[in-house]
Amino acid sequence: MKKIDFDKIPKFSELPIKPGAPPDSSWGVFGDDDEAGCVNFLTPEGVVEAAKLVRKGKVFRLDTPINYAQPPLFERGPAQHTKKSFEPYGLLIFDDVLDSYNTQEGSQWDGLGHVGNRRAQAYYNGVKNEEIKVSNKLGIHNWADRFVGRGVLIDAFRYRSDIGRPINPLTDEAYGLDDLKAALTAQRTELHPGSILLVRTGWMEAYVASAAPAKTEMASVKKLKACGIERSREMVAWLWDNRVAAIGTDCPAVEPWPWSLKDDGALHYRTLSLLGLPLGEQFVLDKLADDCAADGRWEFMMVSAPLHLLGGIASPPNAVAIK
Ligand code: UVW
Repeated sequence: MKKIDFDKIPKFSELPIKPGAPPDSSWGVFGDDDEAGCVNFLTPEGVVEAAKLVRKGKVFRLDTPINYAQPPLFERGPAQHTKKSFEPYGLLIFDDVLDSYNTQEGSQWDGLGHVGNRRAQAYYNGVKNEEIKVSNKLGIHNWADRFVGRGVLIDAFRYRSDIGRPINPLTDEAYGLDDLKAALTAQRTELHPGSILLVRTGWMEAYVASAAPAKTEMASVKKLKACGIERSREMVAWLWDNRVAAIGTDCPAVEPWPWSLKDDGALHYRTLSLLGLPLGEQFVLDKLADDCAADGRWEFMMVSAPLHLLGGIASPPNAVAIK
């Protein structure tokens, strides 16, 4: 973790700072060779402050169990779990063997090597496709010991229900930036520089409650419809100007699905490749949200230990919120 002077970080309106970098990109802000992106907003001081939010000893697991989605979304394959027995050696011992494990089969952080910018023909900080292919550049390992800090939950689903404008999470409706701001106000919560922002959209519970045939249909790239947050320049400007270190949601793509892979304005392009902002998907947020609603505290310590996979593209968050 690095020390960072938040006052020296340019505003979104001042980006880019590097000659030749694409518009609205943070390339160069954390150094020309930086591979961590907005995770740089998580600092040692932030960890100490986050630890002070632990008051009642409650721990919330934010990942789905492996293979929770039957079948996994976006036509990703399920993991095969077998227990290797050592009985042939006369021993009462087992090992796990996990075959065909796709790091995006359930809850996940999208790493910075996941999606490159079509227009710039490059990933975060100008890294080229070939470098992702043949090296560990922008790998998930860059976050292995850095994803700890103050978490903030926005319960956008609850907010929209409370004001009588509920969203059906199994459609491609979007939560607007105004919804997120108004929900924060209703929760009497503020973003501080270096927060890990979680947004509950209600998708995860709606999915889990769906019948098996509906789940099978939702696994299809063509048939899935899912809510998310608005994909707009204003949204990413707000995230950057608040020094949000990462945004995690309980829906499949953070932004509504479907999104056009040819749309340069898609949130995946604006965040991962232009700002270096991690996207989290399919998180489990309902129990945490209930607890926050009960005690009125929407902030907590968040600890996420992504896989220590050199060059990894994505990872289960292995995340807990601690209150
Ligand atoms: C999509 O938007 C396809 O989601 P992911 O980030 O999991 O690839």
